[in-house]
Amino acid sequence: MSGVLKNEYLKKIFDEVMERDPHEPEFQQAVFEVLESLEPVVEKRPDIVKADVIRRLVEPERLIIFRVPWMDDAGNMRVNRGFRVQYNSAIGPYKGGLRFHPSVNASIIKFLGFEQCFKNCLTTMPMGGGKGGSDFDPKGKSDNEVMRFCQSFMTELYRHVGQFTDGPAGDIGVGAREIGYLFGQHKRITNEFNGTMSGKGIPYGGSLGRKSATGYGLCYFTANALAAKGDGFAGKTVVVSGSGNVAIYACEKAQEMGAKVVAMSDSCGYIYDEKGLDIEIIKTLKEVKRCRLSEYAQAVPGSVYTEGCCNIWSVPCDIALPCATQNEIDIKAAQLLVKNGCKCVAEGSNMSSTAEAAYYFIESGILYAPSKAANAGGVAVSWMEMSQNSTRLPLTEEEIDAKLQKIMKDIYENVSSAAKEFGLEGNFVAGANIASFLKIAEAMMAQGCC
Ligand code: NDP
Ligand code: 2IT
Repeated sequence: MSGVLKNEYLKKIFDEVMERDPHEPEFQQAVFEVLESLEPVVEKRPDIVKADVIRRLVEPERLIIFRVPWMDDAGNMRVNRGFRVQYNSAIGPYKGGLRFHPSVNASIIKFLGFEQCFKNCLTTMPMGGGKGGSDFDPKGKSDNEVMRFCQSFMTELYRHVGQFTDGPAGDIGVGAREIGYLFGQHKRITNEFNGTMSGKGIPYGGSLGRKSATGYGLCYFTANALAAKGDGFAGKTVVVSGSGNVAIYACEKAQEMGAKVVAMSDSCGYIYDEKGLDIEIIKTLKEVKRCRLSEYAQAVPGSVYTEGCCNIWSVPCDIALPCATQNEIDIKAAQLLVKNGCKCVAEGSNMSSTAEAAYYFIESGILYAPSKAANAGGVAVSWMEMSQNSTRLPLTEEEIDAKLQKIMKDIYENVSSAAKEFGLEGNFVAGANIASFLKIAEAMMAQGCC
């Protein structure tokens, strides 16, 4: 952790978190960042301190951990661990994705759930925050194995979720295939066809804009922030990390807005082409064939594949869009990006930058858009999907895109004016944390001691 909390009340709360959850570094990192942003707020708002809102907010309302037994294709019994954190329901039912990745543990699920509360609030939709997942790795598994795992996972999860209680969606390792199996099992057990799950396929209630929403929303947020400086994507060189759902549609929209995306990665390495990448080839490799990105270099002469995903940040660019995973930009990568002329970092992945890297970006004065503001487009369109499932009147692609553009513009304006109001102009980390916290705090105070 970089920095020190000056406010005694906040320092005590953070010490309690450290003591209670000593083995949860990602959760501690996410909490510290928010507490630091709230220093000017607690000075101005004794009512919030009196109601002890922050001490309540750093503790999730509920953390569910469960066994997920499933049978592999060879007939062996396998066991994974499932999680759902129902973090905060002050402004609406819990809402947030599911992550299937071997690294998943309580710290990661809690940091994601904590951040989700603030992000969801920024969308202005009435959603609380939640997150879940498993240490199951879908990579290398057959479709039947993934199906059996998802069915077993939902056989336990169904009792905790519901359209008015908690709505899961996708995240790392959970895309259309997994959501389909999870939805199918939920429907079968509950005998209800409803909007509990978002990210569904189009033929069974999915939103026409959900698949592209996070990546497109990231570019809309960034375009608004650049426009305020009299700038834009046109003519810029962009590096996008990852090659999953968020990365693919961030790349597509950045290209549509006139940028040249020269590099993308997966967990093994990155591809580079100074002429710009062909996103249709990447979609086929990743969405259809589910193969490694290294195959791009075989398919496209002139492109180069380099082993090791972290080195992608050595590629010079004007704009960096990290869209892979948490803490993918460390201080060395941050320094290298800025040294090579990068003027804007906008986070598609949750908590893309380490605390040190985030401080460095803010101090360097570059445009730094933190994930909870910049990647909120995905969950915003998830809510539109739930909404169209309730009204039974699907929105058109054009309607969704127009709403998404407005939401991302409003988030930008809200975050930037909150930062200004608290004397931190241009600091979107503080702006995002303060703007969302104040609304959640009002709701928590109004609802009394709960
Ligand atoms: P996907 O599973 O579709 O893609 C993840 C991508 O990141 C893959 O290219 C993967 O490579 C790479 N990756 C995963 N883990 C690592 C790692 N430890 N090191 C390097 N690369 C890694 O996930 P999404 O695109 O859905 O999610 C990406 C990020 O965006 C996550 O941080 C997620 O929380 C966040 N996010 C997602 C939203 C959504 O709507 N899906 C909404 C908001 C945020 P490989 O295939 O080799 O594993
Ligand atoms: O981090 C996120 O915002 C997501 N993974 C999407 C959550 C959602 O409910 O759509």
